[in-house]
Amino acid sequence: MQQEKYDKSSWRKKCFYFLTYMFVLILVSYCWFSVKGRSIHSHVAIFCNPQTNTSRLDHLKEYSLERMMYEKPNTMNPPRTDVLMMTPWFAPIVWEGSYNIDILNAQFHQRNVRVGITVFAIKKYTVFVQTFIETAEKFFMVGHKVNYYVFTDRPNDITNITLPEGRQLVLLEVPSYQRWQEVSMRRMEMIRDYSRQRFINEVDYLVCVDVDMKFSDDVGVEILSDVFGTLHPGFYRATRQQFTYERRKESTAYIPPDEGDFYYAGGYFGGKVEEVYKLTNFCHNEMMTDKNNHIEAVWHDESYLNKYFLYHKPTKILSPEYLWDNGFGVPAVLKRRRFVAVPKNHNAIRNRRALSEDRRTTLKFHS
Ligand code: 4GW
Ligand code: MN
Repeated sequence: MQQEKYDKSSWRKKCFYFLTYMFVLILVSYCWFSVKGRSIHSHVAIFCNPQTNTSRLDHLKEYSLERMMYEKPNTMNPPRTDVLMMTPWFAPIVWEGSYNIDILNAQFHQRNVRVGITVFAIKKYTVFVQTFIETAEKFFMVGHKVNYYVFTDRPNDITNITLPEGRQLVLLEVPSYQRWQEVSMRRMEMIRDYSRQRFINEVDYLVCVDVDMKFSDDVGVEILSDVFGTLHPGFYRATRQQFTYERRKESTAYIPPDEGDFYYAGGYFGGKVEEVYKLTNFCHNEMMTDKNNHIEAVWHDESYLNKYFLYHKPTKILSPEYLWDNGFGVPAVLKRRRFVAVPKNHNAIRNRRALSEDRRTTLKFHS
């Protein structure tokens, strides 16, 4: 009897010790997990001294504008009523009259913005580089830091241009492709690859444009945004049915006839390097999927770009002031022609086989 009582109390003691041990173990491991595992969460404050705790918010820079003189914006009198200046997803559409460049310059100067502009000069298109850069020096991002990234298979054909401080020319030697469609489409892959390796370390924004162009009026920081596209000069008044989106369901660039906001030009897009990386990566991957299925979208890189922008809405859109072709005349809505196509001598510039399939023939759609 005595023995049995003794056994019972010893068993209880053991039980008590075991439970206490388990409790302490759980408590210690909970504390440890809270500090180590979730140190970014706010409840860690219980364990940390708030005096020594640091936060990213402690290092925020304080930006403020200087006193400036300008006309007050008028709520009841919008600067333009003849064109759409805002998309339904609140992306501004940049037209002359919609912005104040002095305010924007002051903001972007404070952030010390660095802009990269990419062009491709493959084969005979090297002839366009000099005019492109010379006119850009007059009109493109004047007063800001600019890197010209010229992708070319013929670096020796590019004459060196001396540029002022803060602006530089970078030649990037790349392979050329036989088919002109491939030359145009592979731009996506190359911009993607150089964004990863180089652009992300050198610039904040990228502007990706055609090289057969010249600047004839200001193009400044008003174009910059997370990710932007440009209204194609041939289709800014067109209906959905007239847009030359890819209409074959077999292609990844397919857009159904009852979808689509705008027809964006393949020759002018950009944004933060991260966003341009995402865009070009998407377009290149979709092109490769199509290539494996032996299909190529009707307007090449432009078709994939339009597909991207349908489901990844741009945060800003440039009006055709930023990409014009004088073949379309000068409509009243066009207050400025900032970046204009250089007429090409197609026989001299393009390879013979391509002449029968000139891309511009479709542009008669316009007006
Ligand atoms: C037909 O023979 C060709 S060659 C069509 C485009 C060609 C081409 C284009 C080329 O031989 N080399 C080259 O560097 N490109 C690049 O692709 C260049 O940057 C050019 O601006 C861009 C798009 O071609 P594009 O300006 O001739 O296209 P559109 O007529 O639509 O502006
Ligand atoms: Mn072009």
